[in-house]
Amino acid sequence: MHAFTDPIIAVSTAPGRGAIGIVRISGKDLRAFAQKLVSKSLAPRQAQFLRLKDASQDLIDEVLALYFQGPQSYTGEDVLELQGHGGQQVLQRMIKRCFEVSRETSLNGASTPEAANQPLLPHLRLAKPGEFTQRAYLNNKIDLLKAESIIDLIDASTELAAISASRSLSGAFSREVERLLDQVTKARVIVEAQIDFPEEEIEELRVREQDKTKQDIEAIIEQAQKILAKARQGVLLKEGLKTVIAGQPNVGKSSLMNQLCEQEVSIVTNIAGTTRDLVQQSLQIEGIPIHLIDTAGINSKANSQRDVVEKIGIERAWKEMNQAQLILFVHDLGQLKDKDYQIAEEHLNQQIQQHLSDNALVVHVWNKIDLYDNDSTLNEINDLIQSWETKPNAPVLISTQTGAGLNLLKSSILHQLGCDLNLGEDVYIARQRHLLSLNEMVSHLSRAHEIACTRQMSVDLIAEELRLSQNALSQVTGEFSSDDLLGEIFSNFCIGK
Ligand SMILES: Nc1nc2c(ncn2[C@@H]2O[C@H](COP(=O)(O)OP(=O)(O)O)[C@@H](O)[C@H]2O)c(=O)[nH]1
Ligand SMILES: [Mg+2]
Repeated sequence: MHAFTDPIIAVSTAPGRGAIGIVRISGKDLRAFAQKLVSKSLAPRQAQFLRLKDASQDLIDEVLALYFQGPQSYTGEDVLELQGHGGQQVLQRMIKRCFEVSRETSLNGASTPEAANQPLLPHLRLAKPGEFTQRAYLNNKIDLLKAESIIDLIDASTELAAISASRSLSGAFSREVERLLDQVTKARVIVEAQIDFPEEEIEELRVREQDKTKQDIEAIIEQAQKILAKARQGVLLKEGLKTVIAGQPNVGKSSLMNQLCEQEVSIVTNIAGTTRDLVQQSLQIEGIPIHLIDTAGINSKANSQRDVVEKIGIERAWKEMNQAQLILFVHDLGQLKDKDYQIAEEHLNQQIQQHLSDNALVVHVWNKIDLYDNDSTLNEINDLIQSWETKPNAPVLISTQTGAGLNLLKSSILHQLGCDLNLGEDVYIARQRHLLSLNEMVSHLSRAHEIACTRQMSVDLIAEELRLSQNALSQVTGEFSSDDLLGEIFSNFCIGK
């Protein structure tokens, strides 16, 4: 099989009707094929208007042909783009014609007599998703970070995500990673030089080198942490945040859902148990996509009082909380002084803590502040909240009825997530795999630092940890990447990209 060298073809524009439709072909040598297909030789990088005809010389479409000679092309191979009209039948006829011509033999234009008897483009096949971009990566036109940012740019769901993806595409993320790799390389050179120090090397020199090594590693860790912070925010931008609104019945969960989404997505009534099915809606806060889920109120009353549907609703609520990254735990200020309510809240709080996934965050939201109207009661509320057994950090007081406190809630969410809005457009879009690699890098560096701090530091061990940290970081740009990883990354692309 010549999977990575076969010429490939695909429609590169989105399916459906459109003014323009593009068929794209990439291959090692397309010159003779292109000439036969369009009956003229195409000058590289010059748009040429022509009539594409089928085998019986009937017109398929009037097209604009663009020929890029490798390596000056998107994929690094020869690329031919045929821009025709955007109807699916027209584009399929263009593809069919390309396959026909690929099987023809080249009578003129072949470089050798043997070539003249060969099909023009043996093994031409339809491209798999992302295969054009995969070629670009395999031919060293782009690194893995840029390849990923191309799909992120196409998929961007908010303006900020698009801006961040284009920053990654322009190489901002790659450059920072390369700089960091450079720093590690320099540190490695110094450390590995010490491995060869003779035993009798004077003590003073050893101490000096040890200090320098420590400082170098500290500087690298600091830099890596900065990149990690931006990458974390980049992951949020790309993937958004799964957020569950939870609480007892009637505390105002559905009202909060509607307020945050600015539309009536959930039914609100004063009847406990109104919400049963999960209600889901995505919104954005300062460009961060939030995938919000309203759930059935958790009712701690005896099972017999619950109807079957409510019970299923509660089970679903727990399932979602299990996978959530953020839980907005809504409390009812109207019932704050009610003893039964307080006991149920404590119980629910403990249950939520048990159901949380590792990195999930709980923001406590106290609703119905409109029921209180002066400062002294507000102080009283704060005292009551603080007397709560499990003291919530940074409780937020809101009213879904008046809208009070909602902006504060939004900024509190971002703040607790560690989002730094000052980073603004400085963020580049990132993925979980980048975070994993960067975290792995930092843990090897920390280990190296630990060793460097011991009195009898082992230069060999430091050298090894630095090597491992460099390997971890190299995975980000794709220098060390398994075929499985590549397959997974590119399969998420659309066909024709
Ligand atoms: N006074 C007041 N009532 C509210 C507020 N938010 C919700 N409610 C009322 O509380 C009841 C339950 O609201 P709902 O959103 O359905 O609560 P859920 O069961 O937690 O989803 C309804 O009667 C709402 O009108 C608020 O901020 N202030
Ligand atoms: Mg509800």
